[in-house]
Amino acid sequence: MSRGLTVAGRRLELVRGDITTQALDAIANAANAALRGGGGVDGAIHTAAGPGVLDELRSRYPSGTPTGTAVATAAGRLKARWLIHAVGPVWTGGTHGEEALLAAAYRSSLAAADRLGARSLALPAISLGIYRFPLRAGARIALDAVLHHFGGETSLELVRFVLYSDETLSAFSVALDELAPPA
Ligand code: AR6
Repeated sequence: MSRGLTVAGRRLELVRGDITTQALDAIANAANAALRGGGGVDGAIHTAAGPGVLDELRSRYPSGTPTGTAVATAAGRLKARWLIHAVGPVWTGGTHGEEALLAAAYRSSLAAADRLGARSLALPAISLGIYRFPLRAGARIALDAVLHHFGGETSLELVRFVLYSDETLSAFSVALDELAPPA
């Protein structure tokens, strides 16, 4: 199952898969604020990309990066030019600005892709795993950020959400139907 939508000549896609196999200009990672690797998609990306990515993060971002922001590195052995390490919030009940921070993490990723001149970007479901952000709300925030970004100036022609489970893909698909009902 996969889904897509074209907005102002730009393509938004939802697919199920492993983001480390994507051959797009940039791949985003769901990192932590220390930028020192971890589990989930972060662990998979570092394992597939090789140790050079962690070396670059250590030397260029010794203090990490705050929640809601993103930084870029080379992509090591991945079939992409750049990695964009985005830091989403840990869900702690919804009263600590989690929704705004998740939107900011996506906005920062999209802005970083534009600064690099990327034409295509793969995004994971930031915060929807170990950080326990609620699935439906998180999917809606993710899609809303991309659709909003497509309404402005951007180098991006394709943004592909690469979702690891049927449940996550289905939540994104429902959210896309709500935000942009099929014709
Ligand atoms: N490809 C695509 N999506 C994946 C992959 C993959 N290879 N592996 C997991 N996912 P998570 P978070 C999905 O936990 O919630 C790390 O330790 C996963 O099923 O990776 O933002 C970091 O270092 C889920 O839908 O990220 C941080 O400490 C989504 O990716 C913390 O976890 C995000 O789940 C970040 O937690």
